[in-house]
Amino acid sequence: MSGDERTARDASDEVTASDAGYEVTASDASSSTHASEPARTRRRPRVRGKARVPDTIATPTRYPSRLPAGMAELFLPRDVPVVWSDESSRDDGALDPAALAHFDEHGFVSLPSFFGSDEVRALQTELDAQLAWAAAHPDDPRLVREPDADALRSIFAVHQTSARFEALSRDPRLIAIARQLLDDDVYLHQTRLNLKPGFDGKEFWWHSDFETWHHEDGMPTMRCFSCVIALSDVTPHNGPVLFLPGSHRTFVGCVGETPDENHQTSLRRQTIGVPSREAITALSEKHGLVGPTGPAGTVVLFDCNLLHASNGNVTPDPRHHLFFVYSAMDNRVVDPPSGRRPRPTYVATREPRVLRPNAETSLDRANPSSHTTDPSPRSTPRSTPPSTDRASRPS
Ligand SMILES: O=C(O)CCC(=O)C(=O)O
Repeated sequence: MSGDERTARDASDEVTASDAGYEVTASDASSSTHASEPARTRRRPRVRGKARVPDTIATPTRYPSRLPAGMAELFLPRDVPVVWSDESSRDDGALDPAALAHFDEHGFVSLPSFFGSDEVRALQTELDAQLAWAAAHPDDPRLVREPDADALRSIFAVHQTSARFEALSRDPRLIAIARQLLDDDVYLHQTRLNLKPGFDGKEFWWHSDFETWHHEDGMPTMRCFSCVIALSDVTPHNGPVLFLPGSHRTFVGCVGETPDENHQTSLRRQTIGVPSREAITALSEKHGLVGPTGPAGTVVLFDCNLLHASNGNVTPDPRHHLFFVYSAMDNRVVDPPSGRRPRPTYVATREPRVLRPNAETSLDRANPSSHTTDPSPRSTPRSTPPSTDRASRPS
């Protein structure tokens, strides 16, 4: 077994940071409850790779990553809570104790048919409106294409492009969940539609969102989660999001430095900030692998540090997801540790606003497909319009 393999195997025993040259002390790793209580990550002589501070890390961080070639991958135990609210107040919250316990232990929870059939129809109508809007604005930078084709992969900042989705992000049910999990006022770090049209939808490689949000956006800590709303039926076959349950308790510091303007390629196909195959193998051997499914209207919540991926969709049936990424106001972004320019604000907001719940149910709003007047942030010339006909196929 090679040295690298040993490091990855050790990941399944949770704490191997010291092997890789960093150490989180026991007191640091155990009970810190707030982002403002920094856990000290000490450097110490390395046993593998070159012993030098990575040039890519300009600001000290508890979560080193984007390490130069030659350094070993890091496995750091989580040093902050998963569910931030106090245990004593959990019984009267939005999620019941069983759902909270599942989220805490596995890093995700699935809420089948969270939205009813009328609500789902309204959301699917809005999805179609968004696809029509995208077809009419092929140069909008918020549109992300598949890696090897012109098909639409994602629409970012849908809280800007869709009044209905913006209102939905403030649905009282979702805000109550977000406040319960994060124990703070919350803001939207990012929103997007991830489209997986039948036959054409491509895979997403294994990654932790927090790794990227910390290193490219400057998100301080793991006080953030994704709310995934299924806009089509999700089956075992059409590309459900796959999770390594429990992996949210290990931060994997990845090898590979960040190129300039990385988001321009990483949103199409991520190759930087991804754990090694050995790490994924070890973590999946330890934790298993799950891919929650459910009818359109199902909601899956998952922690920002949970390792996840999804397969390409070779079936005729679409798999479309709406993502709202909620973060605690106390966790608002700062300068990224790399010292590089952060990603554009349509990918990660830099001016968080506290989300106030809608007084009325967002899905009852009239004029569902109206767009906000938010102008395109920046235009990148494109020559070919997107292919959206399969994408708009109803599920
Ligand atoms: O939509 C998917 O299948 C996975 C999405 C994902 O991993 C991401 O956007 O970070």
